[in-house]
Amino acid sequence: MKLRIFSLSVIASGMLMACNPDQRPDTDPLPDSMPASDATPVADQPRSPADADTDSNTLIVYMNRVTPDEVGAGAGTITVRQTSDGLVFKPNLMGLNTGMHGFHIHQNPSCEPEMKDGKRVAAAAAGGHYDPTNAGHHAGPDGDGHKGDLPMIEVDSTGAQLEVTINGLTLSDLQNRSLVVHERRDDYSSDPAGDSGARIACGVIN
Ligand SMILES: [Cu+2]
Repeated sequence: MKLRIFSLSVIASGMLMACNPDQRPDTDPLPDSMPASDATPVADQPRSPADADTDSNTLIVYMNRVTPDEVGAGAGTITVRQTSDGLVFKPNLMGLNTGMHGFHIHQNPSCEPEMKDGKRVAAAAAGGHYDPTNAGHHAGPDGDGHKGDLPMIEVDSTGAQLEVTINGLTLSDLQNRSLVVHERRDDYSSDPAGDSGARIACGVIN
């Protein structure tokens, strides 16, 4: 009986690995270039990798400035924690104007610019908002629209940002997606992105 339980769990973990081929085991040491205890300058961090799990309940997403021309310099991090209340996003971003910024999970794991209606658009390769139920409309964090419609990020006059929480999502919703911060506030209703303007910072989650 014991043997049988063992082989079942081996099969189960094999299946998990097959579903998440890029996910590192929790025991993986951090790469040498990112010592756990040092405050590594963001500019020295890789441009887009976002897979530096500190534990299985936490994900660090490295964000970059995005423009119609390129994925630019590092713009800080967003740490995502799985809690009993849902996902908690703790932004630590640089270079954002004071005020509210639309914040969403976008469909594709890319922050590259793309041509749209004849002109280059920042982070257009990220696609639209994460919408696994095909709701087809933007409704903000409490609405019945895209599951990727997150609460706005608020930047105070010192540049500090409060964390935001969303119910009903888990870290697995973030796999192979991107996080996008927009230039201005989200009205939580207008399609497709709450009238929140250009995509200004973006991070890929592999
Ligand atoms: Cu968006």
